[in-house]
Amino acid sequence: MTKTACITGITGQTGSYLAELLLQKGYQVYGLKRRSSSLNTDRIDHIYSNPNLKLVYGDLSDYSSLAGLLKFKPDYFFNLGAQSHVKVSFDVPEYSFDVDATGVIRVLEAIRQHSPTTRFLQASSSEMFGSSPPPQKEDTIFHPRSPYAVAKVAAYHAVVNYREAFDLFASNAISFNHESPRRGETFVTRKITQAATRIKLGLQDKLYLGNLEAKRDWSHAKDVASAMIKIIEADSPDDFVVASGEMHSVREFAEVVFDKLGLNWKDYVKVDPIYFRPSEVDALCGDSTKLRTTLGWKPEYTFSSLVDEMISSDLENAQKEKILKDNVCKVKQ
Ligand code: NAP
Ligand code: G4F
Repeated sequence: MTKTACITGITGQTGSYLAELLLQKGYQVYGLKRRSSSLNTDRIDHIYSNPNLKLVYGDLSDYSSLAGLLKFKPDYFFNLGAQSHVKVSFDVPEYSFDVDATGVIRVLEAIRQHSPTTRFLQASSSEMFGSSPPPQKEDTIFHPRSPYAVAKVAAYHAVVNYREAFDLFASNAISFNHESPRRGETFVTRKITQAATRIKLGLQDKLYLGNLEAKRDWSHAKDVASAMIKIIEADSPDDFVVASGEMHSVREFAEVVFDKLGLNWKDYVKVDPIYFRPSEVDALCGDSTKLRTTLGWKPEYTFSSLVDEMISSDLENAQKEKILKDNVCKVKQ
């Protein structure tokens, strides 16, 4: 019988890769999409016409739309929807908590009440470790440093509580940073690859960044999506760190990207304190031994192949932009 999966956050970076992988495996996929004033489905446009994909309007702040999804009695429910920007969470703390923490309780309650055999996976975050020094693993103490991270810690504990109290199959994928050509443009890696490629083609002069010394463990979002499937398909529910185990600073990321484009990053990158955070997470590097040894997860991408893919995609975007700009100039002449 065809298996069914619900995904919140399907229009986001990782949700789009997850949907692709599940469709490839023959799943019927139901995705929750938000109403927006302009189109927000560009990351899933290429799979939009797949007959096994159905999009349903809803929101993590709206219990009835979540309960509505559960009427499909899905085998799996992946919760990837979130206000996912750490810096923005300082500006909208209450909203971030409502969506990222209370939203998870809404989903868990909907599962408990309407479809208790549905397996649930929560997109937990390495941000929960905050100022606990690396390497971080499943038993590292949480010390959240932002409203986003506080909400993710609350959600993490709600998942564990529903597992213990109601025997739900509910797991946490504690993912470290993951990137791709589909990464939102305001996250630092994409901001760098987009700016560097535009600079290369003469479309931009400078790139303004915040804290260059922060260190992160960057994986490819497709590898993280495949880890999520392994976690939800495991024999029993549990919590797993998903990480590459390699750490690089923002400065290093910028240096590598500009270098691959034949540019010296120092000529273009400037620091603007507007991008500093009220409290920063200095260093994240995950130990994913548990996931690798018990579930056999192995990433396909390396740091270098991730960067290459992001540069090549943004270079293509910049080339299209340049052609458009040149044509407009010709028309004006
Ligand atoms: P993303 O690109 O920002 O996508 C977030 C998704 O959540 C989008 O589909 C967005 O919809 C949706 N969303 C936002 N607010 C919502 C609401 N109120 N109700 C329903 N859906 C809502 O994030 P991502 O990088 O794919 O990350 C996926 C998940 O993993 C998030 O929960 C994030 O917190 C978590 N996570 C990410 C990383 C990482 O490095 N990427 C690491 C650890 C954990 P719109 O498209 O309409 O905005
Ligand atoms: O790319 P970032 O915004 O990602 P951050 O804050 O690590 O959060 C991401 O990863 C988390 C997992 O650890 C997820 F849970 C979360 O949803 C999100 O996907 O910033 C990375 C680092 C930070 O230390 C930031 O201060 O880069 C530093 N940074 C320096 N300049 C900048 C900039 N970040 C952004 N966004 N923009 C800058 O100009």
